[in-house]
Amino acid sequence: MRIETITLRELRMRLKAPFETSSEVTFDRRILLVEVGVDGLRGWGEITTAEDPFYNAETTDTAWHMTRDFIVPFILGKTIETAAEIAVLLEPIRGHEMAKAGIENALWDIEAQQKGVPLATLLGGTRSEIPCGVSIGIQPSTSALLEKIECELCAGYQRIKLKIKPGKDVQVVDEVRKQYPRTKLMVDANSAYRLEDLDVLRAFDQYCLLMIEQPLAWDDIYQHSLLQARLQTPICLDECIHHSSHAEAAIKLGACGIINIKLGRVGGHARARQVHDVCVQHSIPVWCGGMLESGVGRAHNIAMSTLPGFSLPGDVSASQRYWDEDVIEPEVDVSSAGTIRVPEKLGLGYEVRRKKVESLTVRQQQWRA
Ligand code: OSB
Ligand code: MG
Repeated sequence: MRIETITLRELRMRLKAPFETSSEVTFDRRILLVEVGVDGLRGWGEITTAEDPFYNAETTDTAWHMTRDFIVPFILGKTIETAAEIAVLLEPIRGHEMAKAGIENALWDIEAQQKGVPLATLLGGTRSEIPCGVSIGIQPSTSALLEKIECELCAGYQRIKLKIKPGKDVQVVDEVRKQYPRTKLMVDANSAYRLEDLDVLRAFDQYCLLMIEQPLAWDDIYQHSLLQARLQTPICLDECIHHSSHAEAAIKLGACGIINIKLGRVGGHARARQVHDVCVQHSIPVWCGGMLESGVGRAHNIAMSTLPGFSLPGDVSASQRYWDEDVIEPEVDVSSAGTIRVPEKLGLGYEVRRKKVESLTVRQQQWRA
């Protein structure tokens, strides 16, 4: 595969509703799509950065800069055998996993097309259907939240994740649990707590939650190990895990019982597979996290979620939960059993709606070898 063209586009996409976490409110997304051209084939990837550096250190603008000034010069015109080699070529560039993943994942799409298989098959996936949950942002009131939950459960979703922050935590979970005693329920704090908040965090133990996601600092595995020793509820690490070595450290320290894998956060499919493999070796369940992706990122998430270790429902849900109209055809649909059927078409398995992409594009740059 000779990497002949790379096109980077920034799209503006407004979510159907603002999404609030403990650290930010997102409404207007600035999404970067990468289109790579190799041997007459086109592959698509998404750079899953947020607009601001409140989830991790990357932003839409840092990713544009890294792609233009470092990633493209490293790989344009290079000939590779497999998409997995991209991660090795980009190794000298420290961090910026999301920016790297955009291009690497586009090449996985191309490699699957070349080999005549669905992307899920190329990745080593074993599922034809994936279980789905939803992530619900912080709501203005508990009654608004209960209404949302009812709506998602009626649609079939298998588990509910609630975003929490100090002051909107135990009380909220208490009311939700009363209403839904048997629903698979979990919370995500996005690093809003400190070890000193132990009493609040321990209060969650009475609600039989599947897990509590990333309660402490985004970059502190050790403190999570201290907390996990004092909690019954399994901790799930999100922000802390960028590499398989972080997963191994977290598992060996006892910092978590579960890991959420996000393709962007760990730097693309090759490294996601490595994180997955470490978790499987240690019997740690994994699931696929989300970053409010467009259809392109969502399609990659679906393919990754077919790997055998993805035994818990992920934050991969229907296009219609996010967008009036998505950028892929068909849009991602969820069955009444709360599952997504994995496409059997070659490569990514969805067509990119090029007209739609063009109409949403506010900035574009192309490089040719
Ligand atoms: O922590 O999982 C998170 C969205 C943006 C940033 C961080 C997170 C999230 C979500 C939403 O929880 C997942 C999704 O529906 O895409
Ligand atoms: Mg999270």
